[in-house]
Amino acid sequence: MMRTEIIKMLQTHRHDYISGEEISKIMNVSRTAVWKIINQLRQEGYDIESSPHKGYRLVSQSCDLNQSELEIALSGNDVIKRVVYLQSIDSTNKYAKELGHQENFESTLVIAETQTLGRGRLGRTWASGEKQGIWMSLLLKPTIQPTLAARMTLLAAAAVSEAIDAATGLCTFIKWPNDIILDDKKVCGILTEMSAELNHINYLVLGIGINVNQIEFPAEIQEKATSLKNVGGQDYNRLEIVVKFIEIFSKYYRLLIEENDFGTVIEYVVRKSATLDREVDVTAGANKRRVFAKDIDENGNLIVINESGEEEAIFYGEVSVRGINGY
Ligand code: BTX
Repeated sequence: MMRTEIIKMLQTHRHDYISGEEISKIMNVSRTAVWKIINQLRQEGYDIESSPHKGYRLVSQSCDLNQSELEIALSGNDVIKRVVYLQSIDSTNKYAKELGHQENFESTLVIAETQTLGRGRLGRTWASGEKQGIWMSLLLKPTIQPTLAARMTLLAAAAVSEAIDAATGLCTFIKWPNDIILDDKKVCGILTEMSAELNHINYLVLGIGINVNQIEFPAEIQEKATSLKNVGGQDYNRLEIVVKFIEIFSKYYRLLIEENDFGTVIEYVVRKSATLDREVDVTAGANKRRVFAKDIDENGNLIVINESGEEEAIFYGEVSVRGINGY
């Protein structure tokens, strides 16, 4: 916490020096303690100049993900209370689920620079190259009926799509139920997992993988995966995207939980849908059917016209939906 306070001070004095003495007085700690924290911040990537008579000055903003910047982004946020930033982990979803087993856990953002066992749906793997993407999980306890949990996946999809568009100027689409598409390829996948009783959710984990600065993918996914950099032709700042995502996700989450408003999310998802108004293949296990994707209902289910010409709701679950020409 002291670290984030000191960063904030340096940021507000951006073009100026602030003396070690002033910081130590405000924080009520010794000047040596201030000096130690400044050194920790330098290790995190902050370029802090020090001058014997004037004090400290932030030369440039740290540009990448780190614990302190994420804490600043979350300060005052009542939806996500805590952040855990890790260099490497098997899977942020697995880590978040373990936290979810603790009594009275706090809603937490778990984010890692790389995952050694990143997972997709149905046990599939998720390529999570080091520092190339955003590999994160949100641990939450939404007060909604477990039967409505699919709403959370769409809520996350809307927030990711809107955040990417706002931070990069690119134009993403949403492929129901859990992918974000850019230039007809998958740029982000979402894996929702939960533990629930009949009428309440114990915890819900939204796992989100966004490909940001990769230029190559493993051969087996090269055809269907893309990154923001592949399409936009430049490096993108991951912190900026995460900060935007947190802001938009929290807004949609509050609307849903406090005002029971899910219409705003659906409206966005329908407008940005890569799935609707076209024929899609719906696959559940070995069963594959070609149907026409018509709409998304107020619970987030996909409404299709089936082989017999009847309307049918497809629920988020073990289905995969594919356009007949790729996405
Ligand atoms: P999915 O099952 O819909 O997609 C997984 C499939 O996508 C894989 O079988 C592969 O074909 C392809 N794929 C693998 N890696 C990538 C990639 N980096 N980009 C594009 N396509 C890829 C989607 O599952 C849900 C993925 C969630 C990933 C996040 S990352 C943080 C969190 N932790 C974790 O273990 N999973 C989630």
